[in-house]
Amino acid sequence: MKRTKLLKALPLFAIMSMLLTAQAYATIWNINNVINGTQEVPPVVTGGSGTIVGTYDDVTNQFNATITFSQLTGTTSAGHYHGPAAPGVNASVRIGFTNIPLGVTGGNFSPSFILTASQETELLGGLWYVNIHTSFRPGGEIRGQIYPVAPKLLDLTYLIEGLYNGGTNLMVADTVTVNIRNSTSPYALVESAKIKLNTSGSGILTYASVSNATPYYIQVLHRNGLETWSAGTVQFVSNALSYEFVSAATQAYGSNTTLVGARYCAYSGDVNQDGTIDGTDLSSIDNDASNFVSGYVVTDLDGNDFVDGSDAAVADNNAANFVSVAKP
Ligand SMILES: [Ca+2]
Ligand SMILES: [Ca+2]
Ligand SMILES: [Ca+2]
Repeated sequence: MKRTKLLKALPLFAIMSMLLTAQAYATIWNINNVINGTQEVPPVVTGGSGTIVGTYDDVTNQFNATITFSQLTGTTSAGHYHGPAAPGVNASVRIGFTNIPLGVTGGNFSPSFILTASQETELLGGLWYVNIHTSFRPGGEIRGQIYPVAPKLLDLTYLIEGLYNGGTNLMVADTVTVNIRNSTSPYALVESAKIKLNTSGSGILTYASVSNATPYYIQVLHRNGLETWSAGTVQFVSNALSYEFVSAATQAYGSNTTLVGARYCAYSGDVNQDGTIDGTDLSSIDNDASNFVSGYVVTDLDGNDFVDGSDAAVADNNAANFVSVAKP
């Protein structure tokens, strides 16, 4: 009896663990598109317009959006998602909105639906559109094609001198800010993301507004590490980019990393984050050390949550070598 129960239970457990694994790899697609009369087929001349902003989770198939519209010529009579259709082509209703405000020329509402697998294929293929029907144009006054955009994933490996142990090849896990910057002066910030790197110095960052096939610099900031830039520009391909700073000095701009054991690490000790490790940083560490400061503080270079002479030693060495930031 017990054996039968166990055998029955196993497949369920296997299915559940598969589901859990799948959930870990969900992609949250971003949607941010305009709705207007010119996208209607045939086009409609109207001062009305709107936006659809939302997300699509491709594991739960949950499609959440907020649709905003204003200055319609007629008043609202209905609204739907239509598909499958490319721009310039009409298609039948896929899902009707139940919460669109009716009889108005402006407003907003937030439709939320779970899509079927075939609906998902159409949506992610850019083949769905929003259509808002009004008394002025019963067939639709404003339309908006929906283009879900997959987030861009940066698989980063980055080690920080003070936190890294060359003997064990492990780092104290800590948070870094990773900025994606334009490839040309003044290297404007495109998007910023944060992650707690693991003990191997690895982590995957998610960006919503960077593009594929576009050159960017990667700039990494840490609470007391010296800011470090990628050696050159890099590009996301098929929504992904992998970059590591640890295998060679030449992975960093100006080869501005330091060898610890067999890995290259970002310099530690820029406590005040001004791009140079010098006496000012050292005095902060010395000051905190004499006050026995503890906890998650910028003056704790080795990440043991306590400020003392070992933290000062790391910065002291870098200050003596006039270590400062190298960037394009
Ligand atoms: Ca799916
Ligand atoms: Ca400094
Ligand atoms: Ca310490």
